[in-house]
Amino acid sequence: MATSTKAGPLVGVIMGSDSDWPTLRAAAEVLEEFGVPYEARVVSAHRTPLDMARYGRRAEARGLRVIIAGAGGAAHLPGMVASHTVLPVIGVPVMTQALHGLDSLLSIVQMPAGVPVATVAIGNARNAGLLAVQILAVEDDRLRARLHDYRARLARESRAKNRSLGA
Ligand code: RP5
Repeated sequence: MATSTKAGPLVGVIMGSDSDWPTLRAAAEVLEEFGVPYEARVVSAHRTPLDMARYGRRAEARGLRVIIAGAGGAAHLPGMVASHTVLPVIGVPVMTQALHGLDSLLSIVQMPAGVPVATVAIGNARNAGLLAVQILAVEDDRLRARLHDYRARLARESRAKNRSLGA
């Protein structure tokens, strides 16, 4: 787990436990692909609630622009961080053994009106990274151009699968 760059981080990738990192790493990898500076931290809603509140409250002033928050089970981290900041928070439900991540998903997605969390599919931290890039790209032409290239590559790869089927 690391901080990606010399420039200050624009995206905070936080998780309830280091056991979430194998999932959240996919978000960090996307941010690296797109050259977006980020930081990765363990910030637990239950084990270090005061640290979590401080992280959320200071995020904007520290220059962060998006927070990706992943947790599993009683996954309160994304929603609780969202309650401490007006930055967009993207929640990643981490797959669990007992309930296969349905517990994480429901804990993250069912936010009360007024405090949204943009929730991706169970375990899909790659989409969280991409959504963070898309949010930043609203005000960044270079990033938007990279996203167009990325989507064009996805389309090419998808069409190539037809060729391998003999279509
Ligand atoms: C949650 O509890 C974490 O987000 C993690 O998904 C889960 C288990 O944490 P560990 O017991 O592996 O530290 O708070």
